[in-house]
Amino acid sequence: MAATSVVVLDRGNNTTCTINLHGATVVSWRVNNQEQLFVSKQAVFDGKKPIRGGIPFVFPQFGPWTFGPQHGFARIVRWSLEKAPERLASGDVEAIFSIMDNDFTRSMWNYPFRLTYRLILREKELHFNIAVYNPSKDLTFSFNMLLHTYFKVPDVRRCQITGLHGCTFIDKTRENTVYQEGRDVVTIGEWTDRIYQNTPQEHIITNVVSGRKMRIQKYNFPDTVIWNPWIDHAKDMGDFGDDEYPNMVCVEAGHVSSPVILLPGTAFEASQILQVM
Ligand code: TA6
Repeated sequence: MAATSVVVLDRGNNTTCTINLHGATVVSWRVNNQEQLFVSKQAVFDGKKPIRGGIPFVFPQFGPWTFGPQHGFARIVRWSLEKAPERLASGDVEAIFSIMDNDFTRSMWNYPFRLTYRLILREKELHFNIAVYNPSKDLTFSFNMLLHTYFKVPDVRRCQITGLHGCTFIDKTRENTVYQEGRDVVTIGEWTDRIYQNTPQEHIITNVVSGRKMRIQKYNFPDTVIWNPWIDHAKDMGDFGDDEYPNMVCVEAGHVSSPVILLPGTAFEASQILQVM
């Protein structure tokens, strides 16, 4: 494992955000010393495998991929620290991470690209600003992107997720059959793996850490993936404890049910704000 692999944004008051350069995976977000993200006790930090928890960055493919690993290469490559943590006039702390095409990425996805990931740590918020640039003169490329956020929760059975009522979803636990969500709030009491399409910009998860609410605001991320492996699939994953599934819920902002098409010389931007309420 190369020298310094983690970058810490420290805002004071025990409010910090820790990023592992392996995948630019946010592996910790503490607000007044309360950890908001779930990372498996069995997570592997070998600089090769995706980190099981935190916020893995899914790009340029969501799900199984013919040309490369599930969920793409961004979560398994080493990112550069474009701009070291800096305290802004507002008291917030900002850092910027980036990757661009190289022999490894071109071996799976033969396109030039530049991806920047700006994180801003605020008092009770974490902001994510993402840009993908296509520097090519003549090549158009398409991709999926998603922030695979693992929220830490005392008991997932007590969580409710708003903002999905009436949305269609692909249910990966039922042969990818498409349904429409009839519930006002979504609860989880079994293996859940759903791609909700064209969802509103805001979701609230109740009963996260210390009974608080987590607000998710997303821009240019039209989809929301909800996942909990439950006991069924907890056992399938070597880097996830069999008894850990009650303590996490993935609510993932993404652009996955249709690809982003990026013309030569143009950029795509998306963002997310997580807020402890
Ligand atoms: O985002 C949900 C999902 O696509 C599930 O299907 C499940 O596979 C999960 O991601 C974890 O994927 P991983 O490749 O990290 O094991």
